[in-house]
Parts: sequence; C-alpha cells; structure tokens
Amino acid sequence: MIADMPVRHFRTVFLSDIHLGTRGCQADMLLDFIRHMECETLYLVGDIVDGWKMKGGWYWPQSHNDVVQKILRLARKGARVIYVPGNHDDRVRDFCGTHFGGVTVERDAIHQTADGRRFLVVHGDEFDGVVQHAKWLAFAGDWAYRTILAMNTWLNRARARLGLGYWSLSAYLKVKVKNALQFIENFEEAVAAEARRRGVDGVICGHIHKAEMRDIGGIAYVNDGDWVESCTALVEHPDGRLEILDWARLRGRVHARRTSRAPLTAEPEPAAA
Ligand SMILES: [Mn+2]
Repeated sequence: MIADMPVRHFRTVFLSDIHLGTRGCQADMLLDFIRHMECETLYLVGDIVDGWKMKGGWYWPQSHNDVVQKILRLARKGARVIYVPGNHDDRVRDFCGTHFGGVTVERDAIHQTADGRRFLVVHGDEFDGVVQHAKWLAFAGDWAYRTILAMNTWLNRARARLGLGYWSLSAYLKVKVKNALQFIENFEEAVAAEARRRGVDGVICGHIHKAEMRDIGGIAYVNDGDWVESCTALVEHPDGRLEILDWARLRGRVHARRTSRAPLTAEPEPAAA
C-alpha cells in the first residue's frame, strides 16, 4: 500500500452500499479511504449496515466497528453527516427526522452543490420494482464475464469426462447479462424521472452497485457505487465539481473481488429486497 498519499479535502462525500455486517464488505478499503479524506458534509446513501438479514448469522469484525467509529468521529469533529437509509438498513427508516451522535437520518435529501445545482439524494430501491434478475448484475462486469467463459470450458470438460452432454453456461449467462443491462438502464431512467418530477437538476443514488455519472435527458444521473465490489465513492470538490473515486484503482490495488474467494453471485442486490 502507498503510505504517503495526502489527505484530500472535499466539500461533500457520498458513500453507499457499504453492507457492514456482511463478509462482502470491503471495510479495510473504506477505512483507508476515510483516513485519506476530510469533508464538510458526508452523505450515507443507504445499505450502510446489513448483517441482520443474513441467514448465516451476524458477522461483525473489528474493521466494521472501526468504520462506524470513524464516521461518528467525522461527525464529532464537525462534519454534517446525513444518513439516508436503504432497503438493507430499512430499520433505520423508523428514525427518519431524528439524529443520533451527530448523524441526521432522512428519508431522502436535497443537496446543493457549490455551483448551485440541486440534487435529490436517495438510496434508490424505490425504483427497482420491476427487477427480476438483479442478482445477475455482477456478470455485467467484463472480468466476471471472462471468468464465466473460462468456467464454461472447465465445466464442460468435466461434463465430457462424466459422459454428459455440452451445456452452454455462457449462452445461458448472456441472456442474464442482457437482462441485467436492461435493468440498469430502466433503473437509471426511473431515478432520473423522479428527479425531473421533483424539479431538481440531478439525482445521487446507490443501490445497484454501479458507479456512474451521466446525463439522462437533461438530468444528471449520479450513482456513488458501493464498497462490496467496486470500492467507489462520490466526492464533490470545493468548486462543486462531482467526481467518482475508484479507490481500489487509486490505491494501486486490484479489486478485492479479483482475489476474494467470494462466489461470483455474491449479491449485488436481491431482487425482492
Ligand atoms: Mn439497496
């Protein structure tokens, strides 16, 4: 790890889909990011804590505690921290309008950038009602897809040895990937439509674990990504410019996913969550 990276100052930082309490959470990468930044406002854009829905029991190592402590410390030191709960931490939604430890809980929020643009800040699960194949989103990634193709070869070699016929895993997955891509597009458009309805310039959300920044019919669609697969944060610079930081790449590390033993299907987002 590069030790001498300077602490960077941002006007605002947006984090979502951390999924503390699950094994997929890249807490060490997130801690590293938090150590290297300071901000005036921090938005937690949902799915921050997860574990309580895990069938396999509660998973809460020290690093997950450290993330919570670091965030509370930011609040203590004067940062405005706004927590917009998601579907995995929807229990927190019972506390909308209240605050604890310097953290304000809101169902959604309007953020105004330094250059005067207004953004709706919302987790986004409200807009995935039509999702059928969202758990296959993981395969939208190039790397995952190439791996699948390799697995397909391996699988069929094994099948042949057992005297079984060829079964095209890749052909099966191609359909799934197409569905996943269609889902992403539908989701992004639905979120942008809501921003338009609210009369704001753009929307900042999470939920689908895919960092993105693009124009959809004059609405700025911005997704801050996640800390399960991609380790991405959205930052607002002092002049109001928004930027997606790919922390794993910035730190010169390969994505944790590439070396982890987690199954490829490790949920980006359950369909009916
Ligand atoms: Mn979510």
